[in-house]
Amino acid sequence: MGQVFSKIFGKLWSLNKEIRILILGLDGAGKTTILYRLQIGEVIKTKPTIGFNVETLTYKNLKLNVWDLGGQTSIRPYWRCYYANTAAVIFVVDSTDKDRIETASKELHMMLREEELSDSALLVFANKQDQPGAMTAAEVSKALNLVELKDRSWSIVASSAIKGEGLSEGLDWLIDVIKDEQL
Ligand SMILES: Nc1nc2c(ncn2[C@@H]2O[C@H](COP(=O)(O)OP(=O)(O)OP(=O)(O)O)[C@@H](O)[C@H]2O)c(=O)[nH]1
Ligand SMILES: [Mg+2]
Repeated sequence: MGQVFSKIFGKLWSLNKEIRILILGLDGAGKTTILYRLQIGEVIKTKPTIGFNVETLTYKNLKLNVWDLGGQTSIRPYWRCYYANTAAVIFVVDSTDKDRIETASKELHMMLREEELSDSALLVFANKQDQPGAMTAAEVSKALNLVELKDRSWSIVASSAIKGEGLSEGLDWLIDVIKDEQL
């Protein structure tokens, strides 16, 4: 009986727990567009993020604290100030930006080497799939060397923040992983 109660209370506690998610990626990848598309279901007109945006989303009964950090070169060194207690990272790639995919890969792997993110799940959005010539998710995955990732739950999903495609598919995967691993 006691065990049943502790299970129920454990479940209720976990539903109240705030889950911290970071959205990272190079400038112009579509991070802010994705954050607000998820929150209000609309495409907003964005400006480059200097600093961060943070919003609370309720998704599948979980309260998500989602931090969208600016991706410009000069701002990236500050990403690490936000790593503590992060359940998951959503890394957004502009799939049309072949010139900077290597930079994106370097930033991703540098970030994942941080101790504070060792237990965080990783969801990559291969974004801007509505654009002609966009790399496929498989091509982005190869360029980012995702197969190299060990001891981490990760997934890559093709998305278009403008069309609203792929976002809920990605988030569904992420929530399932977080529920399994963290709650
Ligand atoms: N075609 C297309 N454009 C997109 C998509 N997602 C975002 N954009 C556009 O890309 C530009 C940059 O988007 P933001 O969301 O501001 O990019 P960001 O990653 O937040 O950039 P920083 O704040 O500078 O780090 C905007 O003009 C968006 O409308 C997409 O899926 N397809
Ligand atoms: Mg932004």
